Amino acid sequence: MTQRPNIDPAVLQQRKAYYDKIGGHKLAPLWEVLHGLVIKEPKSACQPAIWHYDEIRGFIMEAGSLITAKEAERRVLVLENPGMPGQSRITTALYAGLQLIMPGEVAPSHRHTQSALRFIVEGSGAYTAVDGEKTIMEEGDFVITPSWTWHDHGNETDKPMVWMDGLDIPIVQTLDCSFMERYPEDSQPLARPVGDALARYGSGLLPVDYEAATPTSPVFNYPYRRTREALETMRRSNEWDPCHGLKVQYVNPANGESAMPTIGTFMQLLPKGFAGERYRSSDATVFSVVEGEGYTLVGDGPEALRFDWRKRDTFVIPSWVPHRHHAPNSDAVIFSFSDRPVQKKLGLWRESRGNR
Ligand code: GTQ
Repeated sequence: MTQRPNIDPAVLQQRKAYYDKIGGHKLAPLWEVLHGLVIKEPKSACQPAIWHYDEIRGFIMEAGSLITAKEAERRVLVLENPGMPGQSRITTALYAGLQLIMPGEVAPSHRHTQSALRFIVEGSGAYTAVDGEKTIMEEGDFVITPSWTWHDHGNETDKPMVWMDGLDIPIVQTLDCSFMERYPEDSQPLARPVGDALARYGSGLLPVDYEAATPTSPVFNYPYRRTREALETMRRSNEWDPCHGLKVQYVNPANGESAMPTIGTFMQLLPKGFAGERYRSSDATVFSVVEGEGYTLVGDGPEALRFDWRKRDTFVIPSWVPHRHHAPNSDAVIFSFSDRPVQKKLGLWRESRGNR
């Protein structure tokens, strides 16, 4: 807190002596820090940032010749928010990274209390196995590894595969509830055929006596093919949100809530020529461009940034920073994720549209 100028230096000295004295008793004066703790609106250490895939792809591939997936356990380049270097986070609450699996490799099985999402950026045909079931991953698929489920990844194709990992690592860190263990073998045994979970839980049907054991969706791969088709059908009604275009959220079919308890996941279509209105929300959001190109204006006035993006680029908008999406030259499809479900459950989430 900035000191008021008219305070007698002798008083300030007395206070300082007092602070030193109480400091020795594990006490501190709130009034010196109050206005940095309880602030008028979010002022995040998280900065807006963009990673252009064509600029970083070479670095990702280079990692493939420096270390194996087995040695690394997970061969990932962390998307480090430039406002929080060294903290392995892309927003204050969430982690993101780009994971590479080369042909023939296996990232060995483990489990942890952190929940993870995979969003497939490049390649096709590698798999993730989650608690006894494999799913084959294609570009644009959204795959979940729920908290405390065994998971390993493998690539039996002849091409490298890259996906974005999104995890709630900083949330789990704040709450000090990280647990993890390694499976005794690289790959876990499989109990069910590929596609079982999607058929069983993701077809508008549920097993008749189904009772959810966890808050995470039992569907663990939401294929892009289906999502894209749904967007394409919905666009025909021509109902566009002025800020988001056509935006959907991934849900857990067993309870209608977000597919993951700590991470909200979304897909949006911006039709060619879209010029979005100003929007902000209290959930810092990570965007991954699936199709097309465009730009996002970040902030207001002369300091506004312009993020030009295209397929496979990743960008992040911090909490409460106004932004506008534009797709002047092509349709664009963008995946995004944030900590919105956590904020909503706690009654904290806010958004505002237009010039508010
Ligand atoms: O695939 O399990 O990017 O545990 C970071 C931590 C991926 C994973 C990451 C992980 C994983």
